[in-house]
Order: sequence, then structure tokens, then C-alpha cells
Amino acid sequence: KESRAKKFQQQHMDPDTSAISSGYCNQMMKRRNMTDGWCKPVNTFVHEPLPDVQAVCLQGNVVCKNGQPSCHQSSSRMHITDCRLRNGSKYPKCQYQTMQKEKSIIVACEGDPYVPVHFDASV
Ligand code: UM3
Repeated sequence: KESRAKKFQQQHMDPDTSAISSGYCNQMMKRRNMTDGWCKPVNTFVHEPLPDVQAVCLQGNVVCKNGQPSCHQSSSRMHITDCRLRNGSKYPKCQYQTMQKEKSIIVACEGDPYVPVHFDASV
């Protein structure tokens, strides 16, 4: 079974993309298997090197949206793309809005090594 750390990378990491087009989320949500069986409503891709995102687990400790204490907020802003399911878009035709942002990210971390396993929010 795929580890939660690998799943985080599959769903949230895209370090090498610089030019993001309006069709980015439609392609990427499908390519990264988030449109299988349903349309995942919201998903963020991070365009920064993996070590920089893993290092967030050593940065400011914050409470996660679900109340768990294991979230961490990046000390710097990061280049991200938020994908949001368009109003009225219905499975299997998952249509996404692509929004590029530069924000601080909040991720949940676990394990040894202590690495990101869930994207909680951007602020
Ligand atoms: N989510 C994002 N970005 C946001 C808010 C939520 O990717 O700004 C995703 C992360 C969660 C899912 O999936 O929405 C439910 O909160 P994950 O646990 O697989 O990362």
C-alpha cells in the first residue's frame, strides 16, 4: 500500500512546473488520480523543491483544521496552484478552476522521518 507520505507527494507536489496554463488543474487532477470515482473538490499543488516542503515539518507548529496538533506553517511564502471544482461540474466530467498564488502553506506531518502527509490550508 502506498504510504501517506508518497500520497502527499503524488497529490500535492509539482516542483518543476513554472508556466501554468488555464488547463493545468483539469490535466493534473486527472493525471494524479484525483478524478477516479469522484471529483476531489479542492486540491493544492506546490511548486517548490521537495526538501523545502519537507522542511516545513520543522517550522511553526499550529493546530490543524481537524483539531490535531501536528500541523506546521511555512515560514516563507511558496508558489502554489489551487484547483477548485467548477460550480456545476459533475463526475465524470471534473472541470477545475486554476488559481496561482504565493502563500504560506500549512501541512500535517507524521512519522520518522517526520514528513508531510496532508495539506491543510494556505494562509
Ligand atoms: N485541500 C487542499 N488545499 C486547500 C484545502 C484543502 O489541497 O487549500 C485538500 C487537502 C485534503 C482535502 O486532502 O482538501 C480535504 O481537506 P489531503 O488530506 O489528501 O491532503
